[in-house]
Amino acid sequence: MGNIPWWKRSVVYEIYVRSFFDSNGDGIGDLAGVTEKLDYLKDLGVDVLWLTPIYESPGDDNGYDISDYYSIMDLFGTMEDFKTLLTCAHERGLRIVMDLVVNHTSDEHAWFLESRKSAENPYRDYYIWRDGKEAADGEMTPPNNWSSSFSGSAWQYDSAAGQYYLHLFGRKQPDLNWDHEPVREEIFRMMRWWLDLGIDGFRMDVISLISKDPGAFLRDSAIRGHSVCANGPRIHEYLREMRRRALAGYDVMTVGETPAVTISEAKRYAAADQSELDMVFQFELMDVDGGESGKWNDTRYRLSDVKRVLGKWQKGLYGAAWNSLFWNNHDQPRAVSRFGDTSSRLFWNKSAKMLATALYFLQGTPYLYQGEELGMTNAGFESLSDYRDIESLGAYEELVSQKKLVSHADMMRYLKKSSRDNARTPMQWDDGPFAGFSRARPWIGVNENYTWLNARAQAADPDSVLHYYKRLIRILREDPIVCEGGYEDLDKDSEALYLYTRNSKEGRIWVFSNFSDKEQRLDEEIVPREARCLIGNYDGHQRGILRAYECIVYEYVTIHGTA
Ligand code: TEU
Ligand code: CA
Repeated sequence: MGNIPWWKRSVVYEIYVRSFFDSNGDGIGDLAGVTEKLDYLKDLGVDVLWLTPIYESPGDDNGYDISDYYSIMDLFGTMEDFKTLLTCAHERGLRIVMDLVVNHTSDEHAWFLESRKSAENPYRDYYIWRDGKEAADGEMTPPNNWSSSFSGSAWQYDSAAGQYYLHLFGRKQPDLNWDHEPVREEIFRMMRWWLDLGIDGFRMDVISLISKDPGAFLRDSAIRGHSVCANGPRIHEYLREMRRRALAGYDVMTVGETPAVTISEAKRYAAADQSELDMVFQFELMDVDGGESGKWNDTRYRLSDVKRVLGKWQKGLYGAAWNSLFWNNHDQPRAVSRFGDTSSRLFWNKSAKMLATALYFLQGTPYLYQGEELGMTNAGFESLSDYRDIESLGAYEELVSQKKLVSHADMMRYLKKSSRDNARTPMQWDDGPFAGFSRARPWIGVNENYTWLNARAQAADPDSVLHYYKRLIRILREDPIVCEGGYEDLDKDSEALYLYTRNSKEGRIWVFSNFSDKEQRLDEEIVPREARCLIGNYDGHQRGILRAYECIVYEYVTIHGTA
């Protein structure tokens, strides 16, 4: 696997800094805390650390509202703390990827403070300002009916500016105007500044939204604002320009978070010729349990939908572009709660391991989310006051308080299932106060199961989810068939079994996963006798039988000595 780029052979670990480890006892995770845990991460076997935004921010959207791209948020530490983290990570062979949030800034960014001063201000066109529309009753209304991702209108009237500005996300997150060349120049200069510090790449926040079709602003739309703007008219022009003016010459990794991306668009965003990005996050897998009202529902996913989506992306990008593989991140509920089974310790342990196996043997770069390697579960919050997330609180306000479309009891159940806060409870290090995350009460509640579900307990337990992840990661990083093999789904219709193969000139891998709590049988001859077992989540295994949430991986190498 000589000339394969390092990011195709890497396992990425996402760190939500605010909830990872608090080194100074203020209840909030910080950069020095990440540095203290680098040996844990090195021992886990991951290669790249993706840090969620650490730049100066008022924290309205926990850092995805940046007020200064060139400084570190005080609560997370100093630029010196960042440089120490970068040096210590590199000393351990770990790479650092930063979160690039350039679809919007904070409304406290200097550019916006200038932009709203007057129509003549040189920064006016850094953002998207439009006049309102006069309604029949003479009242001034927003330019169109687009809704923000965080509820309410996507337009905010600014009295100083005398116009509305666009914000696809929070009111305090005005969208940048990428059609204005000085904006692109500023962004590309900032990117080079960070790259010259020695970082190893960027995860690009909602990058598929940065090119807006000016004509669209005049039209209402029934779909949520940010889907109207996805894959806009100049998006590929801007990303090719970014590659030329910001990324060229650096040995870095780029992954685009691309809401509403399609296969054909992904082939352009993540084209093998590296003219734009290296890979993208698609969200079809995250939508398998969505509904007409989006994520606020009781819907449980169907395995056939998961297999349909994964198969579509494996086949769709094969040989043309590179996939990312993730069950969860800081915006999604915990994988084992959503796709696995937490009804018993046994099913929790087995299903957490099975989920990792079913997904990470596919082609693409695995993205682990902090705590996933422990099988951390959804928060289990009972009260609205437990929640912190702008998206969750905005949805409650709109659906329950304002529009009375959903009852309090239903919404509390929906939040328990799908709130982004499920992924943002403090990392569970040990069974001490606040799960060893902090000496002080954390900014958000600790999951009550930390007393038994924590890194220290699992480090001492050879049957733990943590030890399984370590074994799995070692296999994934070394096996050539995993990196290059083609994909075949052996049973698309089963709602219990996910059976697929990966096939290359080196040989074939069979990945069998039982997504059900019942024993399942399969044709014994489906795997040749000479195939060896690579990994499984039960002691021993019986060919042709998969116990509850059992996974088993076989491999048959045709060219001896290469696996
Ligand atoms: O998320 C983009 C996005 O679409 C989110 O709305 C997410 O998919 C959704 O909440 C899932 O229900 C990115 C960041 O990951 C997120 O944390 C930020 O809030 C958002 O952009 C705005 O920067
Ligand atoms: Ca702290």
